[in-house]
Amino acid sequence: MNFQYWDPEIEKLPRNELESLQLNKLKTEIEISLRAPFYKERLSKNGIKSADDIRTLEDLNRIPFTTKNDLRDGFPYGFLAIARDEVIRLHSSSGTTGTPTVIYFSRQDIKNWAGFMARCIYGAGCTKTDVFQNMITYGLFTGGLGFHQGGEEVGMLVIPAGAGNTTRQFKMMQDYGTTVLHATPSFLLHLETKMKEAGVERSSLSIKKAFGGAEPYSEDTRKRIETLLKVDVYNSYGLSEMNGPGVAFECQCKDGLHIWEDGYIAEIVNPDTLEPVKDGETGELILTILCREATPILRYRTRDLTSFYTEPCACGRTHRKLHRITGRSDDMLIINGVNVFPSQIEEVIMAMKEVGNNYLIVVEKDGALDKLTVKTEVSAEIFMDDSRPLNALREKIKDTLQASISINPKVELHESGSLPISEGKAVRVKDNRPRDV
Ligand code: DLL
Repeated sequence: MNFQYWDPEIEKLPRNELESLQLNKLKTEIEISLRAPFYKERLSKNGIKSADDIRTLEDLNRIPFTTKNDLRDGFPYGFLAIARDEVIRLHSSSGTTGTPTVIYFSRQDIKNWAGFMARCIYGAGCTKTDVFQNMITYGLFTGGLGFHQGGEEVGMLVIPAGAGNTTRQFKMMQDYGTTVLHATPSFLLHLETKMKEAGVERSSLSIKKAFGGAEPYSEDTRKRIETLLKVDVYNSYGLSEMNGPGVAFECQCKDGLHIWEDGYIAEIVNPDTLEPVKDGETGELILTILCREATPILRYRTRDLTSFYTEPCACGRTHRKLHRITGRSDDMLIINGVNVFPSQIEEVIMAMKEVGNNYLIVVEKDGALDKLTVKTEVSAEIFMDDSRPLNALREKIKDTLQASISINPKVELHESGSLPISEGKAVRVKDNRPRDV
């Protein structure tokens, strides 16, 4: 195979040199961290007062893990390590309930991120001759702008299509001769269904490759998309706390995701004991970012479950590979690429006095897409004779939830006492999507 490398020197750097590069970058990142109020306190409590206190990569173990709650507690500026007027952008979790997590970027941070994205896109075989239709949400979500910048860096013609509206997407593919797509895997599957419905001929499209990420999917799902859409699908992993997409990506071997170790230090630990797992065993991914000056984050608990490949990759890159993510060590749901904690839903419905004490969140497949149904109990009186208050309440719950979690749920109202009660711990979430990961 003819492999192509965006930055061959770094991508194929011998392991020992890669590790000394990591150590140097870690020291710089520690220096940066000590300028952020949160880490200034956290690190000095653990005896780290300057970068000189870090002598080897193992010294990382002296730093406690950082959690999503730490980031929330530090809102809005607790993790900011540079002057406010050096910040040129922020991305954040989109929920309107609870405290968001926010990440700030300096000009250099944006450049670094675009560089890692370009490495991913080019490494998947794309070049400046490609037309790239970026069919994922723009805005606070990192998927849109992250891929957009990377595509431009490679020199592709980037179409900032955004998510949804399949008719318009097909039209753009035909008008501009799109060769590369980016979307969530569920949207890619949905696209195929809509293609048939709309009578769009595959031969009228020039698509060759697609990047699929932001949510878990199995090898079978990848194969299904590849067969149905007749494109090569590359798995793309990332998270907003670590910039967004561009953390780990498949090369042309399409067997595991290279994690860019000059940008991130990856550890895998047992989520219960927080001790490192043996090489090749599955555990929770912990990430330390080495390529950001505005918002340093050290030893972040991603909650994503994965394992390292133990064999080197045929492409010659020395950066280790991760197996596709198989699940999470917390209760976060990913619904059509949007992250939702059940607690966010609870917060909305329990704040409404008309709503009873029991509720159930159901997630299932509706064709290729995910469907969220929220079932709540309401007081018996409201069920009496007139259906208007019931409809109004349903709409109110729907609208408030939509505003809060950016997903349009189906809402079902049930009479008080009619939803199942479990004897042990309450079961509030039923995820009925096929688990084939
Ligand atoms: O989903 C960033 C992204 C955008 C990645 C576009 C890839 C493509 P968040 O919204 O912060 O950021 O969600 C991050 O999504 O911790 C995983 O649980 C999940 N996730 C992301 N990519 C994958 C993947 C973006 N390829 C959370 N496989 C992460 C499985 C994924 N899960």
